[in-house]
Amino acid sequence: MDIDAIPPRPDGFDAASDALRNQGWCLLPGMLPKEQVAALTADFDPVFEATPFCEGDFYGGRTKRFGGLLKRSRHTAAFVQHPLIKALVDDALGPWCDTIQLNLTQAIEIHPGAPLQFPHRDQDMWPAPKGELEYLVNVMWPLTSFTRANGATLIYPGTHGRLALVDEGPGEPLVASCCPGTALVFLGSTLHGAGANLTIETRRGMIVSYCLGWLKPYENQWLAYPPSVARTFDPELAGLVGYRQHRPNLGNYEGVCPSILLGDDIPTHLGAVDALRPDQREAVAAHRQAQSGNGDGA
Ligand SMILES: O=C(O)CCC(=O)C(=O)O
Ligand SMILES: [Fe+2]
Repeated sequence: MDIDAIPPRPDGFDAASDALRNQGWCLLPGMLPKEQVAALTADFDPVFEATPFCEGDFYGGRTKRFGGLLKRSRHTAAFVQHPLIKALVDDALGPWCDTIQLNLTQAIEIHPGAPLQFPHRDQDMWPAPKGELEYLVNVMWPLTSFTRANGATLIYPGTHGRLALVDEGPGEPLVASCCPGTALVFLGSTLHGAGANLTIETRRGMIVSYCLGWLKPYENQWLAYPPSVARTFDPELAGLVGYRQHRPNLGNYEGVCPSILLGDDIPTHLGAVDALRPDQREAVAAHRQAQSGNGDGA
């Protein structure tokens, strides 16, 4: 769906969008029932068990991560497509794109002994101007309780938007203590990182990140969800993982919307069809009209 067709705002939208805009983050309790979180995390248990520890000081050698969560658990979609999250993401990113895409889904375990993660801004994965636009919105869904002691996500206040250009030390972070069912939402420009896990329990969470539809996403969504997988998704979810075009003509397959690959009887040869923004359509039409006025009606 195009973001210009904005549906009615869900409950809690105004306060959350104000907090996101003014503080760069917000904590939304009671978003989904604990039972739903339990069903999701149970599906992740064997995957965590089989997944090796990460390598490298950014991820951290005492952490485990895996992606492609929409195919790891049928429960993931309800988190990814939560109506309040969707409204917040559309609101935060809508001014700079036609459609939103999924940037990544990632399950994260922070094991005992993990040190404080390097404070970072997730938008810095894209080498592009900062401070003028927002590139992504992140949602951390805690799958265990998050506490100061076990490595709850740390948010560095006053660091988002234009403040991301101010070259100061990270300052004192806020601890996003929260429990399963809560969503911690923060902008791609907000400085953050996982805390140190000083306990003997593992802290587990799920990141769902959304970005501008014309960017290269962090996780290759077409490989994570090839057509054989994406055809089991509802059209909105399939669009989020890349089975839709972003005007003008970005992400096309043989010149048409890639959602054609999710249907039956895909023609072997397709004629390309323009998918232009209104301003481009007008410019092209004006050019064409001027050409025909010149007697060059070809
Ligand atoms: O696990 C966390 O709390 C945050 C992780 C994070 O920000 C990242 O890996 O980019
Ligand atoms: Fe991050």
